[in-house]
This record gives sequence, structure tokens and C-alpha cells, in this order.
Amino acid sequence: MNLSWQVAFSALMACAWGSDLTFPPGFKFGAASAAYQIEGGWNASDKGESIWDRLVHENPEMIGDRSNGDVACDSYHLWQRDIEIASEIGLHFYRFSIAWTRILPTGFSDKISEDGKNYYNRLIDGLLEKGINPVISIYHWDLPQQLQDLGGWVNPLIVDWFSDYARVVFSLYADRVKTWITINEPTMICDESYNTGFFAPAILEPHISPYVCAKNVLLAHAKAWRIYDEEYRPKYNGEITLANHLIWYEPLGEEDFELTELVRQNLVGRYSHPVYSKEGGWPPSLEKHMEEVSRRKGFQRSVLPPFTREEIDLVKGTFDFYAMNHYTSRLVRKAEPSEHIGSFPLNGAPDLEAVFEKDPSWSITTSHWFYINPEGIRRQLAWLRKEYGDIKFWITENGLSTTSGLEDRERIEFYRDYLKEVLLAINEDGQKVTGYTAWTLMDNFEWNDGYNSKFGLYEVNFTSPMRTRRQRASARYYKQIIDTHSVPKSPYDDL
Ligand code: GBH
Repeated sequence: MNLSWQVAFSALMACAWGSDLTFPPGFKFGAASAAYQIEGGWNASDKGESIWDRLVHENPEMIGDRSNGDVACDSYHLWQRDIEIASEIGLHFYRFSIAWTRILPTGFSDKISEDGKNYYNRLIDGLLEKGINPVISIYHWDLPQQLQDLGGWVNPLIVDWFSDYARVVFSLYADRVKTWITINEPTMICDESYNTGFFAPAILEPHISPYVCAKNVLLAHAKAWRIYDEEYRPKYNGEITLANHLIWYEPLGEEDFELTELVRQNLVGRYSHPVYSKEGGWPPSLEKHMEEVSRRKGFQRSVLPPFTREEIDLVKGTFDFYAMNHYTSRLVRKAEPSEHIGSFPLNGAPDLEAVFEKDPSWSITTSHWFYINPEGIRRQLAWLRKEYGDIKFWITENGLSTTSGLEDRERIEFYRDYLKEVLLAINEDGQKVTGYTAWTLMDNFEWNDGYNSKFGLYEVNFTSPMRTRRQRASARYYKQIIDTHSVPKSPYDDL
């Protein structure tokens, strides 16, 4: 059978075993990774130190298996093998991030590293040779330590430091890279880090920092977007936005509906309303709530720093699509008086007096924070459209962690079930979802979980100096999804 017949035939088969399980024409599939999680070469050539280098070296006890990303998948040396496996799966695109300190060893743009520059040049060119589009995340959490010493994301000057770095990256790669993510998951940078103290820069300060950081991250994203828009779009016509980590929150009981909306505004709205809404600025309900909370706590002003009129206009509209990373869901209920409230965004929201729980029907995974609820992805998309209109979506991360093994039935079923929900969003709800990204291409350094949580389509042997990559059953299933442009039966469906 030639390819188009094969596609038509499998589309027909797909119809036969469920509703329409074919993706619209032009829908793109890819896989993602991040520099600190795969590259290794932490001090290769003139690379500078990042906040993750610092955290793992000074606080090994913060990492589950006391490991670090010094070598990780050694993609700094084995990038050709990465391209090979991306090509074996047949990916349309590969999303990876740039290590800020590999390009700019001091964090500032006074000196661009030749070796750093060439590393990503080779990767980009190698991908393009295989027909795989490179998608770059400019920042995936590995801040230069030198900038952290100056306050990092809570120093308003970071808006310029980041946009200078972004301009350097555009100047090096925008001729070949057409899809860009400025900043990955502001909520991890601003909330999970400062609220737990267990995420780089390992600073526990949940009262002020998350909100100051949120404002600076949004301004930094906006400035970088405008640099691309004004200086690079006219020549290269690419697309750029930020990627948000969205947990789907459901009310536990009917009485929790309003509180749940406020929780959604705190996670999704805080990082989306300023960019995607018609009026711009903070979500009004959250802004009002935070003024009240701040007053009650005795502050003279809101801990959620207001935007000026100019800042609202700077940030508003700085997107070309909505990039959504999605994994898990939570139930929301009001905290009991004097109940201990866990940290935002995974366990609760102290400033909102909200406690998060798990629905008993959601199965647990090997990551303690991750419960499986496929419907969450469709509901999240519906909520986004209700809030921000009929925008174009791109799922920039979704995937499952397991402990080990090549016959990863759970991961296949995860992709099957979540992708079916994405199809329902497209076919039943009329949502414009145009791309899907599997997290992740191969097992890698899963932050505080070290190498214990494995999210890869390929298994990596971390005890071998060759860091051997081996194909899992899920990689073959994902390849079948791409080849047939549909959600095929899982090889386990008939068992
Ligand atoms: C994404 O974040 C990231 O973009 C990606 O780098 C990451 O590998 C992937 O998800 C899977 O986690 O173990 O208590 O320290 C999604 C948000 C980030 C939530 C890591 C859980 C670890 C919590 N996740 N976080 S903990």
C-alpha cells in the first residue's frame, strides 16, 4: 500500500473502532525535552553555572536519588543519536531548550560562547536534514547563577537581561527556527519554587516572591515577543508564545464552584489573562482577592504588584498561539478553619484558603504529584476558549512517568486516552488544536525525582557510559499515531 492509501485505510479502521479518531489535516506531532534534563556537559568548554548546577551540587539531599544533571543523557555529546531516534519515530518537530549559560556564560550578552553557539547550530541543522522542525524553548528553568545572585526573577531588571538573551538566540537561530517558546511554565519558576523551597533557586518565600516573579516573567516574555515581532518576524515569519503548565481544577462540591474559579484564575489566569484577554492585566477577580488578602495580612499595598497602563499594553496580545503543558487534575474545596494548607499549585492555595484533593477514580502514577484524568485536558481547553476566545492551541507537553521497562503498556494507554480527548475537543467542541507534543523523547533528569521517574518514549541506560537509548513499545505506538494520523488501537486492546 502506498502511504496515502495507508492513511485512508487506517482512518477507516479508526472510524470502525470508535468515533472519528482521525486528526485534521496539517496536525503536527512532536516530542519535547529540556537542556538541563538531557544535555550534561554542565561545565563543558566555557559554559557558566546555572541555578540547577548550584542546587544539585550544594543540596544533593533535595534530589530523590541524590543524582544530578552533570552528565544526564549526555546529549551534549550524543545529539546525533537524539536526532536519529526522533527520526525513527517520525516526529514532525522536536522541542528542546537552550541552556542560557551555554550561550552566554556570564548570563549577560557581552560574550557569546562559540562552542555553545555551534552546539545548537549542529542540532538544528541535523534535525532539518531529517525533515524535523526544531522548536526552541528559550528558557526552561536553568537561570545563570550570576543573575540569581542579583535576585533572579524577583529583580525587575531581569526583564532586560532575559530579552537581551532572547535577542542573541533569535539572531543566531531565527533563520531556521520557526516556532518559539519564550519561557516554559511560569508557575514552576514563580510558584512551585518559592512556595516549596525545593526547586532551584531553593529559596522558600511564599508570600511576596511568587507574585513579583509572575509580573517580571510576563514582562520578560512580552519584551522578547516584541523583539521577535519587530526585528525577526518580518524576515522569517515564525510563531512565538510562552508555555503554561495547566492543572485542571474541578470543584469538590457545588459550594466550591466559585473558589475553584478563583484557583483557576490564580494558576491559568495569572499567566494568561495579561497576554490573551482583550483587556489585559491581572484577572480582575484575582486582583481584587489579592488586595483583600494583602490588607488583611497588614500590607499597605497588594502583594500582587499592579501593572501600569504601559505595562498592560506591553504584555497584551504577545502571542501567536496558546501553548499548553498538561498532565494532571485536582479537586478543590474550602479549607477548614486552621487546617494546614499545602503549597500551590499542586496541594493547595494558602492565599485562597483552598485545599486540593484527588478524585478516587483517578489512578496514581510513579510521580507522587501526578494522577491520571484524561477528561481534564478537554475541559481545560474548553475553559481557555470560554475565557480568551477561539484561539489556536498547541499541546506543548503531555506524557506519563513509569518506573522502568520497555513494554510500557500504561504509557501507551495514557497517550491513547489523552489523545482521544484531544480529538473530542477538536471534533465535538470545534477547538483549534493544531499540534501535540509528547513529554518526553527519552528518559532524563526529572528534577527533584532525579532518574527515578521515567517519562521517555525511549529508555536511557544511565549506568552505561554510552547512555544507550532503547525504543519502548510506546515509541512504536506513537510512530503509528503519526504514520496513520489517527489514534490506532493499542497493541494491548485485544488482550
Ligand atoms: C513539566 O512540568 C516540565 O516542563 C518538564 O521539565 C518536566 O520534566 C515534566 O513536566 C514532568 O514533570 O517531584 O515534588 O519536585 C510539569 C510540572 C514539574 C510538576 C515538576 C511536578 C516536580 C514536583 N511538574 N514537579 S516534585
